[in-house]
Amino acid sequence: MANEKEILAKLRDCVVSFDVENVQKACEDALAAGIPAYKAIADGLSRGMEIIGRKYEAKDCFLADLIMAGETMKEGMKILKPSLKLADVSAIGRVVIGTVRGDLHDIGKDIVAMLLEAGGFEVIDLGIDVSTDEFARAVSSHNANILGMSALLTTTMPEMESVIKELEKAKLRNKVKVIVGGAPISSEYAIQIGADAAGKDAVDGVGICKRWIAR
Ligand code: B1M
Repeated sequence: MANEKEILAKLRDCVVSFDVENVQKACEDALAAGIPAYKAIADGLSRGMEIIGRKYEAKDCFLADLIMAGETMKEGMKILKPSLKLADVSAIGRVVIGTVRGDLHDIGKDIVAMLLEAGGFEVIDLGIDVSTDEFARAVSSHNANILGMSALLTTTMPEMESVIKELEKAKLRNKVKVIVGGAPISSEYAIQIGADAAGKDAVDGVGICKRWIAR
C-alpha cells in the first residue's frame, strides 16, 4: 500500500499529466488511505495546478494545457467533495460567493465554497463572470451575512471594488461582511478597496468567515 506522500504525489501527477482517466481512482485511494479530503485537494491536486501554472508562465505549455489541468482537477474534486460535507448541520450563516466579471477561474472559488459548506455555511454560488449587479442582487435577495469574491486576473481585481461601491449605493454594505481572495489578492488590497478581509487560501478564508459569525 502506498504511503501518504506517494498518494499525494500521484494526485499531483494526475493533474500535471491531465490524467482524467485515473484522477478519480487516485482520489478514492487517498480517501481510503485516510487522507482528509481537504489535504488531498491542497497538498495533492492543487500542487499539480501550481506546476502547470509555473510551466505556463515559463511558456513551457499552452492554454489548452491549463484547460485540461483544470478539468482533471475538477474531476478529482467530484470524488472529494462529498467527504468534505458535514451531515445534518443547520446553517451557521449564509454566504454569497462568485468569481468577478470578466474572470473565468473557478477552481479556487469552488474549493472555498466547498469548505464553507463543510464548515456549516449555506452557500449561494453565483459561478463565474458575475456582474456587480448580480452580486448586489444576490446579497439582498438571500439576505447574506457574507459576500465572497474571487479574482485570479490582475485585470479583473478592480471589479471587486465596483461591487463594494454597488453595495454602498444599494445601502447593503453595512449589512454584509466582504471577503476577497485569489492569487493576486493581498490584505493590503482588500483594505484599499473597502473589503473587510482577504483570505490567503481557502482554509484561511473559511476561518475568517467563522470568526465573523461567532462574534
Ligand atoms: Co489562467 N491565468 N488564464 N486559466 N490560470 C492565471 C491566473 C495566470 C497567473 C497564469 C500565468 O500567466 N502565470 C494568468 C494571470 C496573469 C495576471 O493576471 N497577471 C492567467 C491568464 C493570463 C489567463 C488567460 C488570460 C489566458 C489567455 O486566455 N491568454 C485566461 C483568462 C480567462 C478569463 O478568466 N477571462 C486564462 C484561462 C485559464 C483557464 C480557463 C485555461 C484555466 C481556468 C480553469 C478554471 O478555473 N476552471 C486557467 C488556470 C487553470 C490558471 C492557473 C494555471 C491556475 C489557477 C488555479 O486554478 N489555481 C493560474 C496560474 C496560477 O494561479 N499559478 C492562471 C489553483 C487554485 C486552487 O488556486 O485559484 O489561487 P487559486 O485559489 C486559492 C487561493 O487563491 C484562495 O483559495 C484557493 C484555494 O486555497 N482563494 C480564495 C481563491 N479565491 C478565494 C476567495 C476567498 C478566499 C480565498 O474568499 C472569497
